[in-house]
Amino acid sequence: MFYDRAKIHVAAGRGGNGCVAFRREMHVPRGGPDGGDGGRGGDVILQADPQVRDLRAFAYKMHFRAQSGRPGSGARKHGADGESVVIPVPLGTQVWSEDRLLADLVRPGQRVVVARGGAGGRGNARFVTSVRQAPRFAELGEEAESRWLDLSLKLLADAGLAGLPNAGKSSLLRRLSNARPKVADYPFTTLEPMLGVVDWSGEGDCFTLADVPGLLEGASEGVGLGHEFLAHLERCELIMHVVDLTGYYGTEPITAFRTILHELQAHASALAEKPQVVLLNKIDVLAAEEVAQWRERFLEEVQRLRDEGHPAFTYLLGEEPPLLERLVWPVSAATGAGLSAFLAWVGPLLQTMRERTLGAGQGEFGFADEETAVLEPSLTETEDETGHVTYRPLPARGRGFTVRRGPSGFIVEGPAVKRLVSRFDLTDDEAVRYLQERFVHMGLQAALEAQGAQPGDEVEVEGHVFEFQ
Ligand SMILES: Nc1nc2c(ncn2[C@@H]2O[C@H](COP(=O)(O)OP(=O)(O)OP(=O)(O)O)[C@@H](O)[C@H]2O)c(=O)[nH]1
Ligand SMILES: [Mg+2]
Repeated sequence: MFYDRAKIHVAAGRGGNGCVAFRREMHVPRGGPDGGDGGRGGDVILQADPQVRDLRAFAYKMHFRAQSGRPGSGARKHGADGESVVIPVPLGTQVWSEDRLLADLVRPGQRVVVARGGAGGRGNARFVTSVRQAPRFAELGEEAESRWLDLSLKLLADAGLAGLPNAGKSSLLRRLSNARPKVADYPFTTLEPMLGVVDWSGEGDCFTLADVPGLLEGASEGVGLGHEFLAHLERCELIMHVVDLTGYYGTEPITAFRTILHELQAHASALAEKPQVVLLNKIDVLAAEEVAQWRERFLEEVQRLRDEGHPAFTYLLGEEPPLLERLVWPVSAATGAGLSAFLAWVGPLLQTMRERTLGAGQGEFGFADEETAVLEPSLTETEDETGHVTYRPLPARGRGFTVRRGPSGFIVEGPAVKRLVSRFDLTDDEAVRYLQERFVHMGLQAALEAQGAQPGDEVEVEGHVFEFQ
C-alpha cells in the first residue's frame, strides 16, 4: 500500500502558570513577591524529511501532543518550556485544515508550525507596582492551539513516466535509476508510485523519476488503478510518455499514445499541458526498418499535435518550440539502446527546467498551481541560517473589542479582552482588581461610560460577568 493521505490531530502544549510566592529570609523582615514565570508550551511542527517515503506512519498514530510548559516557582524561577514535537513527513506533503492549504513542504528540512504552544503566565513578581507591592495573584499559562489536519502527498519528481500497463515504465526506471521496481509480463505489475534517482551524467548530476501504475482508457473516470496516482504526475517538469512498439497487449502504438493523452487531459488540463517526450520502447524486438517507420509515424503525429497548438509538444523551454526530432526517442529498456543519447539530452534540459521553475517562484516544483501559492494569512515565512523555510502562525495579537447592550447590561467581546480574562483566576479578588485596571488602561472603561454604563451595571466580558465600577 502507498499512503498518500492521512488525517492527524495536533495539540500544542499550554503555557505553564505563573507562580505566587514571597521571599522569606531570616534577615529580610518583609520579603517581596518573587514568583517566577511559567514556561512556554511546546509546538507541534511538521518537517519535510527525504527519508520518509509516504504517509503510512499516520495509519498507526494520528494524535500528536507537545509538552506543556512547567509552572514558575519561588525565587523568580522560570518554569521549563515544554518540548516541541517534530513530525517527519515525506517531501511533497501538503497540509490542509478545513479545505485550506496551510503549507506545501517541498524542500528537505522545510518546517511548518501547525500548532503553537501557549505562552507562559507571568509570576506575581511581575505585577509589582508602586501601589501594589505584594500582589497575591499571577497569570495563568496561555491555552494551546489544537486542530485536525489533512495531509496529502503529491510526489515531487523532476520527470514522471506515463503509459499503458506493460509499456515498460518500470523496466525503464530500473534501467535508468537506482530503484528496483517489480517488472513482469502482465499489466498492473506496478501498484503504487515509486521514485528513482537517475545519475544522467554518470558524475552525480541527477534527476528524480517517478513510475506510476499504468493508465487505461477511462483511467480519469476511475478505471484501473492509474487514476488514483495521476495526481503524482502533477508536479513533474516533464512527462516521459512510454509507448510499447510491439503492441503486445493488442493496442496499436498510435492508439495507445492517443489514449494516454486523452486520459491526462481528462484528469486535469494542466497535466495534459505539461511538456512531454515520447519514448518508443522495446525496439530490441523490432527490425531496424520497422523502428524507423514507427519513428516517422510518431513524428508526424507529434507534428500534427503541434499544428493544433498542443502545449505538451510546443513548449519545453520558453517560447521556442523544441526540435521535433527531440520529442520522439526509440529506446529499449531491455538492452539500453537509445537511452544514453536520450539522457544526455534530457538531463541538462530537466536541470534548466527545474531552475527556471524555482526562479520563477511558481509553486515549488513546476505546475504554476495557484493552490501551492496559497498560505494561510496567519502564517509567516521565515528562513533560518540553513535556508530552511519555516512557516509559523502570526501571534494572535488581535486588537480591540466591541461593546454592545445585552439583555441585562453590557456585552464586551474581542480577541484582546478574551485573551486577558482567560489568563487570570477570576475567583481571586486581587486578580479581578488587576483586570479592572487593565480594562481602564485599554479604554474599555471609557467605552462603557460612553455607552451610558452606571456603577453596579452588569458587564459581561467574553462570558465572564463583572460589576461596573
Ligand atoms: N523486449 C523487451 N521487453 C521489454 C522492454 N521493456 C519492458 N519489457 C517487458 O515488458 C513487460 C512489462 O514491463 P514493465 O516494466 O513491468 O511494464 P510497466 O509499464 O511498468 O507495466 P505496469 O507496471 O503493469 O504498468 C515485462 O515483461 C518486461 O520485461 C524492452 O525494452 N524490450
Ligand atoms: Mg510497472
